[in-house]
Amino acid sequence: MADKKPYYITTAISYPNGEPHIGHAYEVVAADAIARFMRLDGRDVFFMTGTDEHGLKIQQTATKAQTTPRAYVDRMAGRFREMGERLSCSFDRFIRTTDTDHYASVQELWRRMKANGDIYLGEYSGWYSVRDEAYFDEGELTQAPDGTRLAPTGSPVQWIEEKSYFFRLSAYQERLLAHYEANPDFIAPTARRNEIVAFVKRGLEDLSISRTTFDWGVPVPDDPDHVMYVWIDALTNYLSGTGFPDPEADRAKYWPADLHVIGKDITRFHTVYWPAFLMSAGLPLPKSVFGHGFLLVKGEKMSKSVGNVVDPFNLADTYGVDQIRYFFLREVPFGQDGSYSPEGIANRINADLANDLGNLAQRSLSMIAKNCEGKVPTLGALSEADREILEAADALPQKARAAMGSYAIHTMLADIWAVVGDANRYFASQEPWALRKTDPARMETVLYVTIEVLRAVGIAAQPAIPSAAAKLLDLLAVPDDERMLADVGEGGRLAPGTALPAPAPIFPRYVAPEPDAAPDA
Ligand code: ME8
Repeated sequence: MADKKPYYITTAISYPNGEPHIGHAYEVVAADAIARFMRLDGRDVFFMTGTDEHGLKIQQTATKAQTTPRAYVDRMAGRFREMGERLSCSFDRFIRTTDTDHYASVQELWRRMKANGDIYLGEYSGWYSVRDEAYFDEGELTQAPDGTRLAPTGSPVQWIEEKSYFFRLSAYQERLLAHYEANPDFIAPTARRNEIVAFVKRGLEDLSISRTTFDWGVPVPDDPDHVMYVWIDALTNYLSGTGFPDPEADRAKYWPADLHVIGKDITRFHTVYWPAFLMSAGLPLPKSVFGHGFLLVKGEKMSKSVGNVVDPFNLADTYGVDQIRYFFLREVPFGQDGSYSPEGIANRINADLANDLGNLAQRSLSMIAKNCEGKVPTLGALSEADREILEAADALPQKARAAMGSYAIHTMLADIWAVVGDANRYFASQEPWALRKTDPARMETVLYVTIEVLRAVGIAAQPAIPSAAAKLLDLLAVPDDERMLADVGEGGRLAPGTALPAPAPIFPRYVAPEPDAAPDA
């Protein structure tokens, strides 16, 4: 236990200024799959997610809802936390930027950047978008038909002038480029890396990092008229989670983080601003930032005005938690945009989960219940076909590690389901039901090989479908402490004669409800 290597993974922290949507769900599920994989592979994992609760946007939303920012975020942060729990996400901490330890951490980071000469007081004027919590250059703006100026994101901007503290970002251009060069894995996937390198090469301007026009934020040390720019506050959550600035904190060993999982729209904040802040404060940089793609609904961006925002709670109720986890992780190549549609989900569930995995487990385990006294069958001499399928199953950990080395969650799942497909073909071609009369010993071998392959699949699939995989491993009587990636293969083989519980289905087929009868004309 003591010598397990630490692994620290985070998601972005969400703005709780509305209900969580499937974009948020997608990110936390993907990060959870990586966290679970790392635990499965023996790492000492700290997985953190949370909410980004300060800033003008939250203050305005709370006012509109006729409540205080504090009461508003208390309620909404609860919804985000519930969503993670509902989706079986195994986070170790849910951080809120209103947590007291976070205040101490972000103020200390500020002090260190200031002590290093990187923070100065100046005057700011510019086009500000409240929705994006960001300033935009004149040249980036467009104009709406009614004359309103719009940010590249489509949100309206307003002209703002205020005294502001600045961070000397311009001084970090060369150091950042050198870091990208020396650490090719710092920004992933490659397309994101190329965009960021090009952006930094164009030159960096100093960054306005405080506001005086509202007060819902972390006060600037020694100048309480200012609150910190929400992005300094937000990014520092990753450090706060490790107990910063206390070097003796229990979780101090987790810094630097191994991986920040974020959406592609906020790559710049995580790979330009964040490392520059850390360099300024003399702290080590995270090892990698992965900018995943966006989830679209039937090819369209989700938006409240289009009315196509998908509620993750509904989705889980309709299809099941493991089912939607599997769908998102298998269907969307991690890093690219993906599309959600009810038909897409139903097809995946029925083809991969109910038919390929569920039926194979059900058929083999029912045969064992009926013909082998409900015990792990006896293994006879192995045929070429037996050996081949066992080798494919035994190779799963190696393949999974290779895929997950570049966070290709979809590839890991494709590899697992390729073995499931082969196992189905093996089962069909060996016809154990026919062997029952002609060669019962051979039937036992075929059934043994089939469930041994299912053991490997069950172990390897845990990061994506934790509940169903656990159920499958329970049906195979695999002890709780033999479910690690290292238990796949020779060392962990099922022991013939072990009593198995009564078989039960693991994945029901999804049948769409009948549309309501048309009302009488
Ligand atoms: O950006 N598909 O918060 P946020 C996939 N508070 N991912 C999506 C998505 C979609 N349709 N929509 C949003 C923020 N996301 C800041 C982060 S981190 C220090 C501060 C992703 O609630 C988005 O890319 O707008 C981001 O990674 C996360 O959800 C939270 O977005």
